[in-house]
This record gives sequence, structure tokens and C-alpha cells, in this order.
Amino acid sequence: MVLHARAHRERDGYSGMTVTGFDSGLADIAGKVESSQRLTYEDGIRLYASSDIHTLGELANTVRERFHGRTAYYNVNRHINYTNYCVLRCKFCSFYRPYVKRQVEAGPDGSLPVVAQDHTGGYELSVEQVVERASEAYAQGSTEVHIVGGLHPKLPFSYYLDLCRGIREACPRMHIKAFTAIEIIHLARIARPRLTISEVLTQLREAGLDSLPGGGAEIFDDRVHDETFKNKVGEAEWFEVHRAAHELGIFSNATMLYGHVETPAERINHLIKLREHQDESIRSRQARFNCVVPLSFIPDGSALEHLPGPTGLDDLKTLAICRLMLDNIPHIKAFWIMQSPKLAQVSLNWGVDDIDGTVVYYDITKREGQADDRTQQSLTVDQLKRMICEAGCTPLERDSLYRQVTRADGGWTVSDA
Ligand code: V47
Repeated sequence: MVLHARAHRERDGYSGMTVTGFDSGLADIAGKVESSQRLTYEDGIRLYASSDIHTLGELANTVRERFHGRTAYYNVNRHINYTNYCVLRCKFCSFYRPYVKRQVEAGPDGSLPVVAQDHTGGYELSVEQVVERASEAYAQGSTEVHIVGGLHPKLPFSYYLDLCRGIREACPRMHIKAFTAIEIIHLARIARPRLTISEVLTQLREAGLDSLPGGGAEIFDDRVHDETFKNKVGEAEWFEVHRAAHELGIFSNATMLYGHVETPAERINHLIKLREHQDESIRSRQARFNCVVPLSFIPDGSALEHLPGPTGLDDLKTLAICRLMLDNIPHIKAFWIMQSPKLAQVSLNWGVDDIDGTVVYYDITKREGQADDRTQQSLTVDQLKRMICEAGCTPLERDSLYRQVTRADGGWTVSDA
């Protein structure tokens, strides 16, 4: 049951307030936050165990405001999922389809479908189709395209290079954020001759790639790995890709998929591993993580459909704890597709400073009742700004590297925020 902070204090026999007004149970952590000291694993565990959501929010907001004041970021972007064919069978995933060769059937007038699907809903987009979608987004003002897909058993490495080249040529200023660490490893394996991870990243960058999204991290823990995504590479490989990217000067994001079979302790460990990696990148590499995107597990349609998924309070707590534990990663993003627009809005006062963007189409997760082939899940700029303003924040359109985007006369320019 959720209790107001004062009710908690009364229930716990605590009638007074500390000088700072924090719940006595978290006072030492509050002191650390106020003096910008790094929180420990034990602190993280205690934050999860506390039901004082108000203090937690206040603390996370303190850190958020230290980084960003009242600014809240959004972007005008487009997600493109080029295929859902995947050689993996991750239990949390409802997106993948086993590969079957498609029978593309023409309609009565001889026309071919825009997206050819097999009988299970499996699809792959041609390079031309991806470039066409990116171009459409670019013409409508998108500054970023976010491209990820399943591990397709047949597409050659040249497909991925052509995809980047095609978008770069058609959309010269569009930021290409593409391919999770898992896809990068897949590419290193399928390239002929075989390539190292650095070579894959270098070739993709030459073809137009700008940064890496944070997907595929799930939870860095062997137990959780074996239980939910056993056949996928694990934490060592995920970090290897992001290390190589940061060494090459390619910025990236990181994620944590929470609310399935993992424990709070496993979440805290995951965050500490990200924090340690970021320390190293700041110390000795040319690039680092820009943001962390905690992904709220959506059970619908997955092999873990019997699980309830996180509650709203778990979402809020997790976002706040990410802000508090990750003192060296500038941005915490609530991807509204996962947390819902309403909760993403509330989280702007619980440590979050970024609610991602217009998105438009998103296939990887669909809540029940959203079963169409090309799921439209979009927010307009006006909707994003309204959410932000109502939360008492100042909206700032960012590009993928968090520089300010200014729009005038149908075009846009970028400057340091
Ligand atoms: O890698 C899969 C996760 C990720 C489910 O970097 C699920 O800016 C919840 O990484 N419920 C893809 N999550 C999304 C992603 C992302 C999204 C937005 C912004 C950024 C960024 C990255 O989604 C996958 C996987 O970890 N996922 N299935 C599910 N049922």
C-alpha cells in the first residue's frame, strides 16, 4: 500500500522532521546526496527497500536539478525496426519471429505490399524501404533516426553498410543512431572476411553511423541471463562493444530492462557496472554514455507474459534510483513508450530529464490491442511540450548529442545548450 510520507513517519513512530525535512531512515543518504558523495551498493539497496517515495523523489530531483536545472529534453526522431526475424529467442521479447522465407504475394491489381510479411508476421525491410522511411522523417523535420532490428540470419554485412550510406546520402544532417551492441557483435560474426568489433564500428561510421543506442543490456547478471536470454551474448560482450565505441569516439547510450525476473540487488549491480564503465570512459576514452534508458518490462505477447510487469511506483523508484546511483552519466531518459506518457511526465520530478521523442512507429514492444503490422506510437511536439510544461519544466528540443535545436523558416540549427 502506498502511504503519504507523513503517514509513513507516523506509522514508523517517527514524529519529528530532520533539519532537512528528510525521512530519518534515509537521512544519511540524503546527506551524501547533498554533499555530492557517490552512493554505495548498500545505499542503492536501502533506497529500493524504502517506501518513502517522496524523499526518494526529492533526492533524485536534487541531482537532476544539479545537472540540468528545470530543463527537460525531447527530440524529433523516428524509430525504424528493419526486421523482426531473429536467431535469438529471448523470453522477454514479443518482437522476434523465426526466419521463414517469405512468399510475397501481389494484390489483385498486381501491386506488392509495402511491408511483405510472412504468415507469422515476420518481415524485413529492403535498404530502399528504410531509406524511404528515413527520408520521409527527415522531410518532416526529424533530426535523428533510431534503427534497430533482430539478428537476421541471412542479411549480409553489406546490407547494414548500404543502409547507413543510403540514409547519409538522402538525409545529410540526420543523426544515425543505430544497432545495439548485440547487432554489432552479430555483424562482426557474419562479415566476410570476419571483422573485429572496432573494424565493424569503423566501417559503419565511414558509411554514416553516428552513435549507438543502449539496447541489449537487459540485466548484467549470469542468473538473469541464463533464465531469460541464455543464447544471447552477455555483459562482457555488451561492454566490449561500448568500450570499442567509446575508444573510437562514438557516443552511446545504455539501458536496463527491469521488472521481470531480476531482484533489486541485481538492478543495483547493473547500475554500478554502468557507472564503473563510465568512469573508465571519462578517464581514458574519447566518448562515453550520454544517457541511461531504464526500460520498463512490457510482458504482453512474450514468453514471460504470466509476469505482471513493474507497477507505476516501481517505475518511479527505478528512474529515481538510476538518477541517484549514476552520478557520472548526464541524462536519465524515460522512454515514454515503455513507461507510458503519463508516468514519463511525472518522472520529470523524480530524476528524469529526458522523455525521448516523437518516435512515430515502434514495433519492439506493443501493449495489448496494438497488433497492427506497423504500429503507430507517436507523440507530437506540442504534446511533448505540454507534458513538460505541466510538470513545471522548460522544454528544450535536443539533437542526439543533447545540443539545442533551434527551428526557423522550416529548417533547424544546432548549438550547445
Ligand atoms: O534491446 C525488448 C528491450 C530494447 C521488451 O538508446 C523490452 O536512446 C520492455 O534499447 N519490454 C530496445 N523492453 C529499446 C531500446 C531503446 C529504446 C529507446 C531509446 C533508446 C536509446 C534505446 O528494448 C531491447 C530490449 O532491451 N525490450 N523487449 C519488452 N517486452
